[in-house]
Amino acid sequence: MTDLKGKLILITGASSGIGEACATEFAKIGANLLLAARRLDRLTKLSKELEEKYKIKTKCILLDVRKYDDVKNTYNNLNQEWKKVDIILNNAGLARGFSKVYDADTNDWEEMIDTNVKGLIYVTRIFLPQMVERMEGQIINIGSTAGHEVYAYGNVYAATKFAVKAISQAIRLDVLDKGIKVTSVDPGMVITEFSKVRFSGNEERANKVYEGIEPLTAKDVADAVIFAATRPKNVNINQIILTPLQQASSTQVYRK
Ligand code: NDP
Ligand code: 8X3
Repeated sequence: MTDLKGKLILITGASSGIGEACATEFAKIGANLLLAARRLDRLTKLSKELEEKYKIKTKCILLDVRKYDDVKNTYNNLNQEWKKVDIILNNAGLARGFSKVYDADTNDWEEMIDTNVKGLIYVTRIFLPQMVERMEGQIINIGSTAGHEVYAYGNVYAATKFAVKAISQAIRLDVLDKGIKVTSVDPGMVITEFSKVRFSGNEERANKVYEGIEPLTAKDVADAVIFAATRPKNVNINQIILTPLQQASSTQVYRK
């Protein structure tokens, strides 16, 4: 098992859900954390809690992954210690809306593509070269079952997650001779703020998504991430697909 004590993990979207749970699980095993998101207040609270409880070092960065120049400037302003990221966890992402292509709000498309696809490659473009130089490290991308099979009304969100799958596979080829691991962790339904964001704060609609099923928790996903991050040096976990017991695929869900 790889010991991550004292290693540095960059987590995008650490202010909520899966990102926050991953931060906690990495902290438990002694990793230091570079926590990124737009809601700095949440990051600051989390960072204080984790530093106190697990005696690790953290740094919070206010970052909108959609803005390439901001990602670049953020990196350039870090000191050497914080630039040396060992694992990039590309988790920041979202779904917006639930419509057919012919009546969707195109702003929703822009936001999903800019965040889930362009944001992920911007962060990777900026933080990966130092790993290439050191010939070690790992990229872990949070994909989705929606990146394996589309579902009705999920068109563009699914397209972004198909893109994440393609990007993970492609970067694995790019770094094949560089000693860098590339992993995609692809969950089904996870109870986080995801559906609340998708339905613009409509809690009733968000709760309906999980009606009659026991969804995955953010910690369930974080456990898969930690598994992938702690394998021996010679082992790369290419992909982990995990779903609730009551979900067989994007379209097959058994509701009690
Ligand atoms: P949450 O809404 O709970 O968390 C999303 C996180 O992404 C927040 O921390 C948010 O932070 C961050 N984020 C969104 N936009 C940006 C941005 N432009 N720049 C920086 N950070 C951003 O949802 P989840 O935890 O569920 O989502 C995490 C990932 O998991 C996403 O990629 C999602 O697609 C994926 N996923 C989720 C599933 C689910 O059912 N929940 C299933 C499969 C995959 P802030 O708003 O503070 O910037
Ligand atoms: C999130 C899972 O099925 O709600 O990626 O799209 S789903």
